Amino acid sequence: MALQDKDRIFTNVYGFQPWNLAAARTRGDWDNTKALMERGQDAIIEEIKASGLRGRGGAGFPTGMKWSFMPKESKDGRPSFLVINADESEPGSCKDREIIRHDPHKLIEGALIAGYAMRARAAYIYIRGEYIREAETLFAAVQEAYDAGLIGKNASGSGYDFDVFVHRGAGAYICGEETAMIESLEGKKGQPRLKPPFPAGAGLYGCPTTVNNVESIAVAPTILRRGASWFSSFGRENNKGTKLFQISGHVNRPCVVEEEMSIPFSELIEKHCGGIRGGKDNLLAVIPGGSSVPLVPAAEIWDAPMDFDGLRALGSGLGTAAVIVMDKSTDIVRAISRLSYFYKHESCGQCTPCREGTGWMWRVMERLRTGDADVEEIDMLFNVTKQVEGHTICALGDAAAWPIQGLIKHFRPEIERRIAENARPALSEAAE
Ligand code: L3W
Ligand code: SF4
Repeated sequence: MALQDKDRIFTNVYGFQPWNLAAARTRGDWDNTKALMERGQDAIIEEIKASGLRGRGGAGFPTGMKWSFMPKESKDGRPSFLVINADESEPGSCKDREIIRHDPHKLIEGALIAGYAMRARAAYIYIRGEYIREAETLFAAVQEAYDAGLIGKNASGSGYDFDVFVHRGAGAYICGEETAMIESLEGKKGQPRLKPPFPAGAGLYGCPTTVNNVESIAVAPTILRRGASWFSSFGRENNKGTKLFQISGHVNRPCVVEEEMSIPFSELIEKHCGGIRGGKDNLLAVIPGGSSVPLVPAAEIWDAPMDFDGLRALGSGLGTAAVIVMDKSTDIVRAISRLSYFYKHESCGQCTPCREGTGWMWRVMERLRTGDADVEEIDMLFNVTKQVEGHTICALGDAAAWPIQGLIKHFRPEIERRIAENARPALSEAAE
């Protein structure tokens, strides 16, 4: 079930070799890219569709299908653009950072091939502001690719002109939402737009745009070289390929590792992380896909397949595959309350259920944490999360609601215990 080294796409994810162009070429990057492009734009999109690749940024939308939404002919002379989401800000998520640090040429070559397939004139790589060293590496790698004629005019000798721009964000989580990212690239405040229209219809500067995660783009050249059937031989139906998992928290060896999609949680943890700190019985719960998805209790996650469908069946999700492991030393109510604060802090404020709801939910979570609440407030909080979920412009409202729903669903007795322990004496008792 587990991947062997020969099956891995990101062979330099730990940086044992240099990131630069010369070293990247020895790893197979930029190997006759022109020939890949000569297969033709539609053939490239069909190959990506056949591979079963689903977006690696959280939503899991089929990548080839997304590329196929882009127009084949320019309307009114409008160009098309590719935007690459490197604004990796989801708590727990740190895989795109490793790609950019150690394998930036996979991303740049992927940008050219994906951009060519969707007839884009340029790619904008939007990298989170805090990734200072990573941005330096990316700027340098892009310059190397220009100097070698791999991108720019007549990119890789293909006759196709393609530019790559690196744009640094300024520290707002919400700019990871695709339309907020587009607003930010346009020089405006990073606030999500209503969809539809989707970016494929009206995106950057009103032009057709595809926004893809770093990992989705960086795997594309290898899929084309090795073939769709190779990639889709990993994982299971609807959940294909290899995937970068990022395991943090209470394991013996936290790590980022490329593994087969659908690998059981237990195998991922035992094989790559040296097991749960204090042993399997010390596991309390896991947030399997970055902070935006609900937690899963120990007993349910242990044998679960780590993929889109397996985790959705548990009421959670794969998200970015940022696996946050919590052992029994965790104050689980405090942990979720801290996430609530994060979403309150990062709300862009333009829609009422999110702007008001995230602050409200956090304040109630804080009272549940200390036990300074009535038991009825647990249900009231749950109901408020349902009022926020699905009633906002972007997914941040859902992301703020889901962790709380997961907590209440699985750890209600713990919340009730705190309230009971903190219960003030009734007025009549106090008077005695
Ligand atoms: C054209 C249609 N395009 C959908 C496109 C759409 C987008 C993609 C997925 O949220 C998730 C969120 C976070 N015509 C289309 C269409 N599209 N229908 O498909 O769209 P959607 O709305 O399902 O998701 P989204 O708004 O992109 C992303 C979750 O990711 N997340 C956090 C991620 C954090 C990071 C990070 O830190 N780097 O990525 C974790 O779970 O909750 O559900 O492109 O345009 N008919
Ligand atoms: Fe902004 Fe929140 Fe509305 Fe998203 S849901 S647009 S973050 S206020």
